Amino acid sequence: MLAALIFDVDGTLSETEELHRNAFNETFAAAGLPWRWNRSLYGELLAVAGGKERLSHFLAAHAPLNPGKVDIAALHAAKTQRYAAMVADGQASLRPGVARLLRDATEAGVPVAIATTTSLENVEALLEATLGGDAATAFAAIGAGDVVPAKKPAPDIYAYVLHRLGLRAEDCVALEDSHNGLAAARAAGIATVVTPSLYTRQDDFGGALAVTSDLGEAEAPYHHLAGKGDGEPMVTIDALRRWLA
Ligand code: XBP
Ligand code: MG
Repeated sequence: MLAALIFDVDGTLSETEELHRNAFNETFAAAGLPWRWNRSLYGELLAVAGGKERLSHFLAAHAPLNPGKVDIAALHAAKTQRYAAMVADGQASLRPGVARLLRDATEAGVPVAIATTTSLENVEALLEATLGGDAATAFAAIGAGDVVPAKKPAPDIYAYVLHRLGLRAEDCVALEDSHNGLAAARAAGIATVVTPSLYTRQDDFGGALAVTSDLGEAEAPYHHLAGKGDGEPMVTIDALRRWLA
C-alpha cells in the first residue's frame, strides 16, 4: 500500500537555502539593517524552521537592535518577494530524481502532496519555474507556511496534509532533507525517506525509512547512506512500496 507521497520543499525538491539566505541578506541591506548572515551562522539559524521564526530567534539571540523596533512580518514579506523573484529568474533547479519520481507517481496513479514551512507563494514560484506554469495543480494537497501555527519539527503540517488528503499516515511516505523535517513527519506517523542537502548533511537521521544522497537517476544512481535501498539505484514507486511493506 502506497497511498501518497508527501514532499518537503526546501532542500528536498531543490537546494534553495542559499537563495533564502541571499534573499534575507539583500532584504537586510535594502532596509538599511547591518546584519549579514554568512553560511556558518545560517547553518545554525536553520535549527529554527520558518523565516519569520528564524528572524525572531536571530533578533533575540544575536541582533544589536531592540527587537521591538523591527517589523518582522514586513521584513519577511520583502524577503519573500526577493526570493520568489530569484526563483522566477531561474536560480533554482530540481534535485536529481525529483522530476522522475513525480512522473513515476503520476504514471502509477499515486497522488503527490507538499508539506513545507515556507510560504505558498514560494512553493508556487518554485514549481512554476522548474516544472511549468500549472505544476501546482498536479499536487493533491499543498500544506505551506502559516496554515498551521506550529512549524516543523512539530507534526502539524503533516497532520494538515494527511487530513486534506483523507489518508492514513501509515499508508504514505514523506520525503525530507533535514532532522526537523524527519522529526515532523515521524511525529505524524509517516515513514520518511531522507535525502540530505547542503545544510543538513551532519543532521541525525535516526528513524528514517531510508537515507540516500538524492533520489537517484538511472544514469546517476544515489549513494545509499542508511536504512532501506542498499544496492538499489533510485527511489521509485516500486521501491517505496517494497520498503513500506
Ligand atoms: C525550510 C525552512 C524555511 C526556509 C525559508 O524548512 O525552514 O523557513 O528556510 O522559508 P523545511 P520562509 O524544508 O523543513 O520546510 O522564509 O518562507 O519561511
Ligand atoms: Mg527541508
